[in-house]
Order: sequence, then structure tokens, then C-alpha cells
Amino acid sequence: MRETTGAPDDARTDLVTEARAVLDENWLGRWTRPSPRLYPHQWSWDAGFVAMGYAWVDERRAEEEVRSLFRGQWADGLVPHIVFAEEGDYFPGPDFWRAERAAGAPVRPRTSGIVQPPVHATAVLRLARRRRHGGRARAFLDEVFPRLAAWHAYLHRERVRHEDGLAEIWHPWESGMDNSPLWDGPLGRLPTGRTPAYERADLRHADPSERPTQAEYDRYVDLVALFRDLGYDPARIREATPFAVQDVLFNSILVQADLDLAAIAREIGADPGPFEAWARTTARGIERKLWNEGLGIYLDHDVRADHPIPVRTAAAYAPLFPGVPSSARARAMAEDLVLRMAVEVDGGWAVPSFGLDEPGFLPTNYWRGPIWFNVNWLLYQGLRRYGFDTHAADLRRGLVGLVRRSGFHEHYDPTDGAGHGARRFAWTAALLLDLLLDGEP
Ligand code: 9WN
Repeated sequence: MRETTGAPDDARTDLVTEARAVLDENWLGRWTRPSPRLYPHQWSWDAGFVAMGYAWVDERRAEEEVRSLFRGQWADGLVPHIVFAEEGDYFPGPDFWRAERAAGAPVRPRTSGIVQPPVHATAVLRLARRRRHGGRARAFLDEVFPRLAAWHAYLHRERVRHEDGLAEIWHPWESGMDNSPLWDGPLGRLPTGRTPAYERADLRHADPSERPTQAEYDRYVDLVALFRDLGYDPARIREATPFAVQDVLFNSILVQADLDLAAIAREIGADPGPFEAWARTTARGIERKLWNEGLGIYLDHDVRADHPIPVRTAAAYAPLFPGVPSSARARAMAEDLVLRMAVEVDGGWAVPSFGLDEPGFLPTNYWRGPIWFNVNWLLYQGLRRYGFDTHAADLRRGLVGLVRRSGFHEHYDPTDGAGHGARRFAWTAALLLDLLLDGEP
């Protein structure tokens, strides 16, 4: 194996061993919790990222991770953002969601009633391509293909309201970037004073200064209560939700997942046509509706207000991941990313969730500044796909450097590289494995 991180081989071996130990600590027999205390259940996009890491070191666990998540799938194809364990100190838990009362939701396992970005087809294809045993890989693809197809059909049927092919998120949690400054505008318009009484569990397990504010949490809870009262019926929610956003990150991940689902279809002799058509339509929507020439980035679109959300976050560069921009535009975006967003880390760089010069930047508060591994991994894949190998190598060096210096955290302070949020965080470990074992750009 070639050394690419600037550290001796045994240092890298130590990191691989430690990453596997983090995954082992969070593995609960059939699936992986994101971290020991703060997140005791299975989360949707976490499961996808975790499966990508297991794909390198434990294929059976990778399969079981995906299988467990899809046990929570609803009859209409929705893959819930949380599949609940029998127990766990987390709010809102299953008794608040009461999702099992909705038509088509499973009674067991209990689940939430909203979604997260659809990284799953991408995870499954990456797993299939790493498999050493062709026969078993094929059996797994046959097993999950109908599940993935139903999931994508749900997104393109229920979440795409317009001709533009762009999927909507109806809750900040659906973006995976809960308190991103992207949502300040749309959330600010929500009525206040209606929140049912509740007690936050996250503040028992995390530093409150690193978590969303009470006002933000109230809005999250309000939206859940609204969706619950609407019986989680997508047609009714589409009409009633005060929060509806066409999000750059979500749609970029969807385009890649559609392309990957088409590849899975080809592997098993099914028709890739519908998935390719979805990918084309959504990619065109990103290009036509979300590109902002003035800022030189892609912007989320606030559906209710019908205007772009002019906020530059790391996610603004996500269309690099599925290869949506032309190579000329991608080149300009990559330079802009380095100049405007990147922070230096250990001879490389990494991308904070929100720019250091932006008003409201907070270095250790969740999605308002810290560096997150998964978004950086997506950007890294984008840089590689366009052949921007020097940038990709520098980003990889920065990410590995963060973990080597500070351990496997949920997120990192871009001003000094210190780790914050949950410790022993599963997707940081899983995606570090992918970075280390996938070789250099
Ligand atoms: C709400 C599990 C999840 C991640 C999200 C991250 C955080 C949950 C929370 O943790 O969200 O879904 O309780 O804050 O923002 O991306 O999937 O790791």
C-alpha cells in the first residue's frame, strides 16, 4: 500500500485499527449507532456512510447495516431518518412521533416519519464493487434493489412538486444539517408559541453550546407535531408544511444515488432507464434553478417564499459530487472552495460547514461552522471525479490530519482542529477508513 498521508505506515495502520475499534464500540449486533451516548438509535444517512466504511473491512456488517435500516421502510417507500432501538435516551423518541399509527408505517421497528439524504444506493454500489465474492454480492443486490427502487420512487413521486425535478425537504433534520444558517430564513417564518411541552435529551449528553438553541428545537418539534397531526400523509404535508426547501446537498446526493441505482439495475439485468431519467431531470433542475451566477455557487430554494436562500455553506459545492457542473464551472468552483472556504490543517485543508468570515459563524456549534467529515468526503469525491487530484489529495491530508490530531469526533473546530460534539463518532471512523483504504487520488 502506498503511503500518502505523510506519516509512517505503522501510524496509518494504527488509525485503521482505531477506526475499526470505533465502529466495533457502536455496533449493536445488527446496526451501528452514530455514537455511544447522544445517538442511541439507527440514523438513515449515518447507516449509508457507515456501510461504506464496513465495505472495506466487514462486508457482512455492511449488508446488515443496510438491511436493518430498510426494516424500517414504509409501504410507500419512505426510508425514515431514524429507526428506533427498543430503548434509548433521545428526544423526540417513538412515543412522540407515533409514526406506527400512520398508514403504511411498520409497527416494529418503530421509526420517525421524515427522511434524510438518500446515500444508500451509493453505499450499496460501493459495497458491491468491493466484494470479493461475486455470488454473494449479486444476491445482496437482488435483495435490496426493490427496496432502493421504492425509496427513490417515493422521493421522486412525493417530494418533487414541480416540473423542475427537484426534491423538497420539509424539516431541517431532513437535510442532515440541522441548524445550518440555511434554515434561519424559512424557520424564522414559522409561528411560535404552539410547541407542546417536551424535554430535550441531547442536553444531557452534549455541551449545550455545541447544540441547536431552544428556539430552533421548538421549531423542529413544532414541525414534527404538525406532520404527526397530518397522519404523515405526504399529500397533506405538501400542502400544509410551512417549511419546504429544494436543498442543494439533498438533491446532489439524490442525483448520484439515482445514477448508482441505475448501475445496480444494470448489474442485475433490470432496466436502468427510469433511474437515469430521474438523475437527468434532477441534475437539470439543479443546474437551471439552483445555480447562482452572481455568487458562483448553487443556492437552496425556499419553496414557500419562492426565492433562493443566499447563504454560502459547504453544501453549496455539493453538485461537484454527482458531476453536475461543466468542467469549466467545476474548476472555478474548486478554486473558489479553496480560496473562500477551506482552512489549513496539517499540510492540507478541510472545509468548514459555514465560512469563517460569515456573520454568525460559530466554530464549535454544530452546523454553523464546524468541519464535518461526511460533507468533506462528498466534496473529496467530487474533486476526484473531475480529476482535481492535487486539491483532492490536500483535502484528504487535512481530513486524516484532523483525526490523527484530535480523534474520531462528530465535528471539528476549523480554527484550531480540536474535536467537538459526540466522541467516537461512527461515520467519521467509517469515512476515514474509506479515505485511507481507497488509495490516493
Ligand atoms: C437529528 C445522527 C444525526 C445525523 C445528523 C445530525 C444529528 C439529529 C440530532 O445527528 O441530527 O436527526 O439529534 O441532532 O445533524 O446529520 O444524522 O448522527
